[in-house]
Parts: sequence; C-alpha cells; structure tokens
Amino acid sequence: MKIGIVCYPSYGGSGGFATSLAQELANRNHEIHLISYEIPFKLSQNWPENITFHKVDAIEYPLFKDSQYTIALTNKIAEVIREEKLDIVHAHYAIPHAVSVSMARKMVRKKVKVITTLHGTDTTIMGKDQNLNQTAEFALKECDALTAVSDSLAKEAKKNYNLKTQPHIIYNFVTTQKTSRSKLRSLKNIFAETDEKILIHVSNFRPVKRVQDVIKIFKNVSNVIPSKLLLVGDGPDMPKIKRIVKKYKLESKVHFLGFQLDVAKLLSMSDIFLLPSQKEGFNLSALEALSCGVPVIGSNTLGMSEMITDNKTGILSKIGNVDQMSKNAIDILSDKNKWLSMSINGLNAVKKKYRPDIIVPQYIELYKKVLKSK
Ligand code: GMT
Repeated sequence: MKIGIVCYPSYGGSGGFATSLAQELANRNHEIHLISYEIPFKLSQNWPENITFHKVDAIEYPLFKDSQYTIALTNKIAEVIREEKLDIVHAHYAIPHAVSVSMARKMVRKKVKVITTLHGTDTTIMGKDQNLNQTAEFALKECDALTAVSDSLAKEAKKNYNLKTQPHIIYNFVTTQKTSRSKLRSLKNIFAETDEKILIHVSNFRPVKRVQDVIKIFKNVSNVIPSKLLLVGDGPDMPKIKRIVKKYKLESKVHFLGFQLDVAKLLSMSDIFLLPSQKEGFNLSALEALSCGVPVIGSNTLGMSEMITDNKTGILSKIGNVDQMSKNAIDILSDKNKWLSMSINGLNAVKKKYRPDIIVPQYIELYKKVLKSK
C-alpha cells in the first residue's frame, strides 16, 4: 500500500510513535510518505529507503498572526495524494492533522481513505477546548476510521467528540530492549553509589505530567532509602521543577539529564519509573520502562490503568496521591523479591502485548478493511 503519515516531528509522544509506525510499515515493504514541518529525529537515525519525507513550509507574511500551518499542511497533503497516488492517509494527533487530512481529501476528490489516531491530549485537553473542538469533531467525523491508543481514551473521545461509534483500540508498541545491569555498572556509578537505588522520570515536562509530584515522591523515598533521581527530557515546567528541587535541598540527589538518545540504558539501570500524570492516553516511556524491567509507580489515569497491572508490573494510585505513591515505591524498593517479580512481569507483558509484530499488523488490517469499504 501507498500510505501517507501525517504527524508532529517530535521524538516522543504521538510524533515519535507515528515515526516508529512509518519505519515498521516501510520494513514491511509498504511505500510510506511522511508529511510534517521537519524530519522527525527518529527517522534521521534510521531511514528505510521506501520512506519519502515531504516538508511543509511555514508561510511568513506580515498580515498573518502565525504561519498558517494548517492550510500549508492541507495543501501539501493534497499535493502528495495526487502526485504519489496514495491509497491511505493516516493522521496522528487530531489537531490540526485530522482537519488537514479530511480537507485535503475533499480537495482532491480521489478515492483515498483517511484515518486519524487519537493519542491523548488531542482528546483529553484539546477535545474540551471550546476554541477547537467543533472543527476537530467535524474533521474526525469525516474520517473513514478512527483509532485510539487505549480503551479509556477511545471512550473519552466518543464522549468529548460526540462520536457515533467508539474509535478502534490499537495500543502503542515499543522496540526498546533491557540492557543487562552488569554491563551498566560504570554508567550507574556516574549517578549513584553501588548501594543506592535509582528512580527515573522521562517526559516532555509539560503541566499534564505533574513532575512536581515526581519530586515530592522522590523526597519521601530518599528520606527512607538511599537513592538518586534521574530526570530525562525537558519542557516548559523545567524552571519550576528546578526551583522545587532547590527548595527541598535535593540538588545533590537529582540529575537533570535533558534530552537523551539512549533512554533504554538509563531505564535498564533504574529501579522505579515514576509517572504521576494528570492524563495519559497510554504513555510510551512507561511502556519502555516495562520493556527494560523497571516497575512503574504512577497515577491510575486512562491508558496507564490498562498498561499497568497493580502489584504485578507496578502500582497506580489516585492522581495527586503522593503519599500513597511514595509508600508504594518504598514497599517495592524494600522487597527484593517483589521488585524482581514485577520486573519480570513487566518484561513478559511487553513481549506478550506491545511488540511491533503484534501491533503493526492491527494497523495494516484496519487499512485493508477501510480500503475495501465503499
Ligand atoms: O506524552 C506526551 O505528552 C506527548 C503526547 C503527545 O500528545 O504527543 O503523547 C501522547 O501520545 C503518546 C503516543 O500515543 C501516548 O503514549 C501518550 O500517553 C500521550 N500523552 C498524553 O496523553 C499526555
């Protein structure tokens, strides 16, 4: 099939997932056309020959308040549909991508089919934004199929976007592998003493991630268990987080690592992954933690409750319940057998449900079903 993939060029989240899906589809001999405003970092690191990148150029004009990206994107999608004779266009993250693909399809009046995958904040936050949701709802209803990255997100989408039917549920996949701890001893020694535990958080440090709760949990845990905290990623909340670390006098125990390419190594040497988000459609970093044998402590929000099995692969608590999350982390870190059992359960859960060879065929199946429909 000739498939267009429309996404943000971000490393993580919906953009990172869309890029990984494009690579997996290309490796299965589909012809992929990736459309965005710049080359996704993941693609630049591993670029199968049957992926073509189509750049959307921003428009600068004094009269315009912004770059008119949605119009330029729609224009580019229509151009690629025509010139590359696409069978399917798959948008990732509803805003503005669902609007652009459904408009482009009307412009070209071709048989091309359009699908949108809902990832999380496009539904949980944007889906409720009065300035956006009517247009997004209209566009989503124009699509030939919708998917969501978890059952709870699909339910949230049906409600927020007044959909007749619930989107198809196709979970995220990860390709990360655990690195053996014996090989990571020298790396671990950079951040922690041999007898210290390592807690880790990975995100884009946006308010929805509640990173302030990560710091409070770590403060409680480090009062009881000798430990260090790794903070991986960067984003708008970072200045606030640095102030909180300073306020709690934790500077000597917290490592701000910024954006990291090889997160699997950092995860593999860690003992607990913290993710106390307000909302999560699913969460790729938590899934990567499981794939590296790291139990997850976090909030029981949306997709997280489907990914994590309490007391088997981690423990989830009510959003904001820092005391309970701290206690759960201390319980796991203080009981070697409990930790080991959770670590192995997490590895097995990913192998069983969240590998590319399980997830990618579900997208291909949906593409074929949509192409057969009228
Ligand atoms: O996690 C982020 O904040 C990035 C965000 C996005 O909107 O790109 O990721 C979303 O898509 C990921 C891939 O499907 C999901 O695993 C994340 O849970 C989801 N993020 C949120 O819902 C906050």
